[in-house]
Amino acid sequence: MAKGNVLVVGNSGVGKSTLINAVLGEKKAAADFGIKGTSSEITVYKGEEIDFNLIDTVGFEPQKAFWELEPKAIKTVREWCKKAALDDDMENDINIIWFCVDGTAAKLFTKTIKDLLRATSVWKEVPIVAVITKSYSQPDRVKNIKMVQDAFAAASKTVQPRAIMPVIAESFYLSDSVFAPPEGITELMDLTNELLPEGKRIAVDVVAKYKLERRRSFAQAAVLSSTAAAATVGAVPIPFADALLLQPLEVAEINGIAAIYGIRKGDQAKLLKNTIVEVGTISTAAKAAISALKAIPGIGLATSVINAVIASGIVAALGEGSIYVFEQIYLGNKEISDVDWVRKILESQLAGSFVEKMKGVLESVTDGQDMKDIAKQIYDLFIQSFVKK
Ligand SMILES: Nc1nc2c(ncn2[C@@H]2O[C@H](COP(=O)(O)OP(=O)(O)OP(=O)(O)O)[C@@H](O)[C@H]2O)c(=O)[nH]1
Ligand SMILES: [Mg+2]
Repeated sequence: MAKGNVLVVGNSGVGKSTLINAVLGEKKAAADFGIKGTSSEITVYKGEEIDFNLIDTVGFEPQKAFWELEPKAIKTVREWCKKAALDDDMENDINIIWFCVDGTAAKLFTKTIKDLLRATSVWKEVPIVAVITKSYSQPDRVKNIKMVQDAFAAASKTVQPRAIMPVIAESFYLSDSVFAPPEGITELMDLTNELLPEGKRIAVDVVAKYKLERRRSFAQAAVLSSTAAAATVGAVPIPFADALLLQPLEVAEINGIAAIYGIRKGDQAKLLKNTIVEVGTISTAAKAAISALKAIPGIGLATSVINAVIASGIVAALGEGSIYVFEQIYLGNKEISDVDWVRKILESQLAGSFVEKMKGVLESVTDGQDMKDIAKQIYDLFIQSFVKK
C-alpha cells in the first residue's frame, strides 16, 4: 500500500527537524542551534509506529548575496519537488505540506510565504497545514494564528492553509521547575491523517496506539528532567526533614504530565493534582518513606547526597504513579473525580517497594558521582517498573 508523504518546509531554525523527531518518536533528524542551517539535504524519514513518511527539507535562509536570484534552499526544495512529481511512482507524491512558522518570532513576512509557495509550486493542490512551532506562550497563540492568516492572505489569492496548528515539539524549560510540555503533536497527527487521501490513511486503532505511545514518552521525558532537578533541589547540606522542599517541582511535574494527557482545566483536575502533590509532600506515606531511608544503617554518604537521592526518588516515584493515573483517565478507565483511588495508588507507590529500591540506590552510589547520572539511574528504576506493568 502506498504511504502518505508529508513535506516539512520552513525557514532555517524554525524547528522542522525537532518536530519530525517528536512526531516519529525518535531522534532521527539532527536538530541544533547555530549560525547556519542544520539540515543540508532533503531526507525522507519513515515512520515505524505509523505508516507514513516525513520529508525533512533544507531550511530557507536569507539570500546570501544580491546576485543570487533565489536562495539555495528554496531552489533545492523546488527542484526536489519537481523531480518527485515527475516520478511515475505514486510513492513520491506529496500529500500534505507542513509549513512551519516560528512561534517565538513576532514577524512573518509575506516573502516567507511566497518563498514557500514558489518552492512547492508543483504541488498546488496539496493541502498546507501551517504549523506554529515553539508555541510556548499561550497568550501569543492567538496573535500568532492571526499573523499566519494575514501573511497568507497577503501572499496569495488562491492558496490558503487548511489549518493552523500551534505545537511544542520538546519541553521548553524556563527554569528547573517551570516548563511548557510538548503539545499539539498528536492533534497534528490526527489532522494530517484526516487530510491524507483515503488509500493512505492510517487505521484508527493504529493511530490511537501511536498517540498513547507518544504521550507516554513525552510524560516520561518530563519525569526524567524533574527527577534530575530534584537531585539539585534535594542536595542541601541540612538534613531535609520533609518533602515540602520539593513542592514547586512536583507541581510542575504533575501539571506537565496532566497537560500531556490533555487533562488541564476544571476544579476536578485541580483537586486531583493537589491530591497527588499532597501525597508526595505532606502525606504520612512520604514522611514514613523519608524516615525509613534516613534510618538505613551503614550508608557512608554525605548528607547532601543522601538527600538528593531521596528527593529524586520521591519525584520519580510520584511521576511514575502520575503517568499511570493520568493514562487511566485518558483511556476512560477511571474518572477524574476518583481522588481516593489516586491517593491509594500513589501512597502504595511510596509505601511498597519504594524503600527497598531506594536502599539499593543508596548502597550503590558514591559521594563524587554526577547527580545527573544518579537521577537517570533512579528514573530507570521507576519508569521501567511502570512499563512492565
Ligand atoms: N525546547 C524546544 N526547542 C525547540 C523546539 N523546536 C525547535 N527547538 C530548538 O530550535 C533549534 C532549531 O531546531 P531545528 O529542528 O534544528 O530547526 P530546523 O528547522 O530543522 O533547522 P534547519 O535544519 O537549519 O532548517 C534547536 O536547538 C531545537 O532544539 C521545541 O518545540 N521546543
Ligand atoms: Mg533541520
